[in-house]
Amino acid sequence: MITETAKGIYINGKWTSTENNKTFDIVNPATNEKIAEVPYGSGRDMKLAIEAADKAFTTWSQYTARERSSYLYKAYQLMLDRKEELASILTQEQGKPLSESRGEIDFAASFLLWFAEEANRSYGEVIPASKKNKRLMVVPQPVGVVGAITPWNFPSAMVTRKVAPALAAGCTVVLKPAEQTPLSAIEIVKIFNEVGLPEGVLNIVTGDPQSIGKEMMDNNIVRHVTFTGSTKVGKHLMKESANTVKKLSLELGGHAPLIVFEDANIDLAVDQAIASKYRNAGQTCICTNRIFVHSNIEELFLEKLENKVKQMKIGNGTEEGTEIGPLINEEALRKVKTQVGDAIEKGADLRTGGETWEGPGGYFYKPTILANVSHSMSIMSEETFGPVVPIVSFTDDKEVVKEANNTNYGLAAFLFTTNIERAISTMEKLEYGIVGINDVFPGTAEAPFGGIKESGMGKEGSHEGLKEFLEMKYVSLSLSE
Ligand code: TXE
Repeated sequence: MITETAKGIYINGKWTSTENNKTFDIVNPATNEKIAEVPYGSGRDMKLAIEAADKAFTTWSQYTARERSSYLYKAYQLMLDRKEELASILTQEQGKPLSESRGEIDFAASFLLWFAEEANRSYGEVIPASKKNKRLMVVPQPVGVVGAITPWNFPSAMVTRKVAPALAAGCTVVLKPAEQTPLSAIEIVKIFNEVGLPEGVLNIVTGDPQSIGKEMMDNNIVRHVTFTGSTKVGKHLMKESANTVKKLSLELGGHAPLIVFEDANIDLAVDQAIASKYRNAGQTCICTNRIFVHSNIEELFLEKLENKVKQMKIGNGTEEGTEIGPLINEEALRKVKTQVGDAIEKGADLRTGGETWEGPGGYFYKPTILANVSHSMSIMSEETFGPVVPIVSFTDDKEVVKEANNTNYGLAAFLFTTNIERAISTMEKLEYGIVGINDVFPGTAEAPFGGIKESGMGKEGSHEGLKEFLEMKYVSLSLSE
């Protein structure tokens, strides 16, 4: 048990409860046991948070970039000081192995550091005018109050990846974390509170996604909403944003292909496929969803993959050595079971896994490999948020690129080859926002992360991530002759 009643609603620098003191339970997905209780906030609480953020914007937007940067830098240091404690909370509420949680805290902290630095680089432009008496400038200004909605698969890093650039740009924030994993987000708010962030600059409301989300979308004080989650909810938010014509950044689902060419380093491809697919029990938006292997090396690749996957240690993330933790909840487990059942029924060859694991009572699914997979199977078109990988063989380079692009998603794609020409020409043809060449870990604070097609719009991280929260105001000045 982490705490009896965790703080959950923080508005204008104060922790508060909600109407009727309503709460909801946070459950450890590895054990199915309650670990905390959090306020079940609603649209009414979000409205108060938005008003507080609006008031704070007047002063926060006037702070110098260096002043804003100093809060982010202090939060970065505090986050690293508390790494063990934060990683433990993360594993308890989300399920991923402790080693991965420690990695996520480092990753989350890296956005605080990066945007502490980027805050000082929000440059404008001077445009050479065609008339002698004119001076034309572009002045970056913060968009205003930002709404941030975060998912449960990276409960810490998705918060800092949104909050840090927004604060660096001079915006104030209202945050709604995923109902499954609010505790990590609450810890981040506590850190900002501790480093003395002025009241109202960062607010959080836990609770009912529908009513909190509706208030965030309907309220015209909120000028930008940044969201990571399902494509279904992303599309809903797009429709809802029309009434007040808000800016949106959407980081939605993915269906990443991983192509292993005949000339690939097979051992590297096997290890990276495992790292990409089974990290976070396959619940990562850029994780490999389909592996295409050249037919000449398919059996060798499968044999090596199978041997390693069979040895993976499944269990409670708190136990040292665990490589695969539970899925987030019963619904996620049901989705994976349905996809695997559908594939097997339609003729897929189950090489390993394909069943649940009882363990300490949570939502575990054994790491699974399916061969002989075809397009009629749902696993080839729907995002698989679980430790399951379908393998498809190919013979022709052009054909495999066509197959890899045959999806509505466009977030990340990976390819393994030792031929530089093949690497570059394939990369150029892949319809994805991110391409990893002999590399399945492209995510880093200094690079732009984001998808195309139904994987969303906008970029996070890098200088692009800061620009999402800036309006470029054009100024034309006329001098007297
Ligand atoms: O997502 P939701 P779910 C994908 C993945 C997964 C599927 C469903 O395939 O299996 O989505 O997961 C908030 N207004 N991804 O159901 O519902 C919700 O409270 C405002 C990929 O958990 O999209 C949470 O904070 N907000 C993804 C966030 O949206 C609303 C990560 C994500 O939840 C809302 C997560 C509403 N009406 C799931 N309804 C990725 N890109 O990594 C829900 N939310």
